[in-house]
Amino acid sequence: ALAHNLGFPRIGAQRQLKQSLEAFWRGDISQTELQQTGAALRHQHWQWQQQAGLDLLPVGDFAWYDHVLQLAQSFGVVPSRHQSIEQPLAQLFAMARGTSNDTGNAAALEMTKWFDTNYHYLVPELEIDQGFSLQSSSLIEQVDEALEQGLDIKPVVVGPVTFLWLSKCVGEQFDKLALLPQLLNAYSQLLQQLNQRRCGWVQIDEPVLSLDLPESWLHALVTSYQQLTAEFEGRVLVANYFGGLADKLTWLNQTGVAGLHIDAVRAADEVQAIAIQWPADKVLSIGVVDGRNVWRADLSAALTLLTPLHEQRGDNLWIAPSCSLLHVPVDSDVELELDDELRGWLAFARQKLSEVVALTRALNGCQSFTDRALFTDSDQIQRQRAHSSRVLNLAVRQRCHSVLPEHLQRQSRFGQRQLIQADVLKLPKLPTTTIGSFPQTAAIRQNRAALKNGKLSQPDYDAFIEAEIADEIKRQQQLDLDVLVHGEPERNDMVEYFGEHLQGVAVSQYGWVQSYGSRCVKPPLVYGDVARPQAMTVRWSKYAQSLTDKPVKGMLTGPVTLLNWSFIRSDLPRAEVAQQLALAVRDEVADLEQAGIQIIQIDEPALREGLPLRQRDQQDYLQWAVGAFRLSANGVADSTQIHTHMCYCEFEDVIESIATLDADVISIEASRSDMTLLSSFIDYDYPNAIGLGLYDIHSPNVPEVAAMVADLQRAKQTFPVEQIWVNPDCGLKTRGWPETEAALANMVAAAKQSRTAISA
Ligand code: THG
Ligand code: ZN
Repeated sequence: ALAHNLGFPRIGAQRQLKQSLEAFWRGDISQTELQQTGAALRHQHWQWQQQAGLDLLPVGDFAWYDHVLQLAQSFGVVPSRHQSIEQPLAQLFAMARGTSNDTGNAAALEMTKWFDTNYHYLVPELEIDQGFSLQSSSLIEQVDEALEQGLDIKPVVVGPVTFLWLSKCVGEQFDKLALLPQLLNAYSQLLQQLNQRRCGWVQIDEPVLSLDLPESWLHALVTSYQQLTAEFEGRVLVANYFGGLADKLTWLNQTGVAGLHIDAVRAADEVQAIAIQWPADKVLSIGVVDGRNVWRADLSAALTLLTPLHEQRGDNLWIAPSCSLLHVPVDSDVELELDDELRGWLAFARQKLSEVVALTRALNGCQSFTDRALFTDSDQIQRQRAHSSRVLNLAVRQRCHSVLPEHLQRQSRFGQRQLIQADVLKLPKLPTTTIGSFPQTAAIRQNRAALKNGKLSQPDYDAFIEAEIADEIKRQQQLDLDVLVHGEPERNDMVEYFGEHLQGVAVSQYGWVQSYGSRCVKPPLVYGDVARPQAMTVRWSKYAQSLTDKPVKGMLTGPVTLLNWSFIRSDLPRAEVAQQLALAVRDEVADLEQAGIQIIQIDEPALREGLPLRQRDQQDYLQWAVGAFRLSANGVADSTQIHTHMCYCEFEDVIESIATLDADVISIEASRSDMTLLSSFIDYDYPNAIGLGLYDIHSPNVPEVAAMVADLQRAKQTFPVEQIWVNPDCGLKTRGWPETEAALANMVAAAKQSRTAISA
């Protein structure tokens, strides 16, 4: 058997890529210095992978911003608005981040989630007469660099079917598949470059094989790989991940590819069938080590699975992580603030590669002493986790068992609640509010860092946070907003903050995962049953409310988002973890209500992205996900108003579930899609109130009053005015104060103008 890897995290164990990118964008370092950082990271990452004992190292997984963007650019798929920029790196960043200067703005490419991960790729834009031709290619540059270092490599690239599927048509609408022949020519040019370099293998990623694909796309798969395998002199490994592909195996068998990688974690039930159907003289790569989670593998169980496959295939059996390691942090050994036991349960990217190698060597009968130790540890850890008192919390289990349908149910229907709430809250028509967070200023970040490294005491930090909240309340009152927020200065991240306060959840120190470009998140580690030892947000909300007569919204992250943006335990179904999180949030909601908070917002931006990739799994997910939200929210009195918020959400396919959440008010992102997102709500006859995201917070531009008045005018024609709220389209934490105050002043002005129009 052979050990390989599909891709390594590019951001760097200390987020060096982030630091360098941001320094370069600020103009603090030169392009040469940035390029040195990139080269050093690639070198380091190959070294680590080689030292781990891999037989083939992935090359081409590095990207300055995003690997889909980089591939699009190397095929010349560059929107005309960015074509005038000649310098390739400048053009790449223009496509990623947009440009604005005196001659005008050139918007960035749209960014969207990479399958069901928290990673975002940039969506290539295809025109009806789109041309494709190989330009200077980052893949080829990385291959040359690795070959110079004398490494045994396997170039990796996103495949044509996936590339086309994920791209979008701009201008005139057309069938993307019509562009396939042209696109394949560009891939052929790329493969010829690899031929010249005598590459023995190329890994071509086709994660769309995990989706329900129309038959025309399966024909495209066959056409593509018949052509590419004919042109490539080495061998092609098609890599699928994030799900199963057994339904596409007969199609794959017609492609002539020499190898197939399957995700044996997400689609464990398919491994045996595929092993039988995939010819034994072809390579089968089994992704047994979970690339989407952080727990140490059960090596003995994996070995049991792999041993018969190895007997059948010998060196045609390859061992790998299930997917690229892009989605996990780099190194769990450096997490010294976690206790030894918990740290021992973890495997980040480097540890996962050791697991892959240990399994491979065990199959090959050439285990080293350390490989054996890894097996012994693994066995011990599985036993330990199964019996650990920090994993099992009987009170939590008991409480989950006693959840009744009525716990998911508000006391009265929305219409009734609306009347009661109007009476209590006395808000004007078209009430104005914000999504929750205000600018995370340098001062806030400095104080948080000072608290962490012991330079600031807890009482001094708390006093600082109170002063921030007081300042933010004052600003909101001056703006004359109707429903205020405390601004969340105490929170680093909407998920990590709750991870820090919940039992059964740990947070790492360096466990960063790239979210997009230079931006990273540090997902909490849900290792055991989740409980809430004490209130997490009440103190700050209560303080904010004490400063004003206007209602202050309590701000919470919903159970489904906490779940989807954390690394969760693998020994309990997701639905049960969601329920535990929901009960913790429910307790917080009750405490906020008890403390006099009349409006509570429970954000669920990740509800849609957790939707399973296959249709057959979606109803079940929506059922328990909606149930978790309702369990968290619906314990309140009719007079308490529940809000929720969702961003960049394709609502059409889940609108019914969104209505079933039964939040009194949902705020959505309407501005960027020119209010078209609203059409799902209109078509569905959405029953509750909607907060219209009237302007795009992702840009520093200050929206015009007139434009917002016009949008409100249109909304009033489609919704009863009692159903409409006015707000920005997302939280304001990434913005600065000057544009935030200017934009909100205009938004409030727009609401007031529209109100006069109503009463007139
Ligand atoms: N939190 C989490 N996941 C998310 C988001 C989030 N996924 C989707 C979306 N929001 C991604 N957007 C961002 C936006 C900004 C940042 C990360 C993801 C960001 N991160 C800081 C950085 O990289 O500098 C992290 C610094 C810190 O937390 O101290 O700015 O909001 N979980
Ligand atoms: Zn948002």
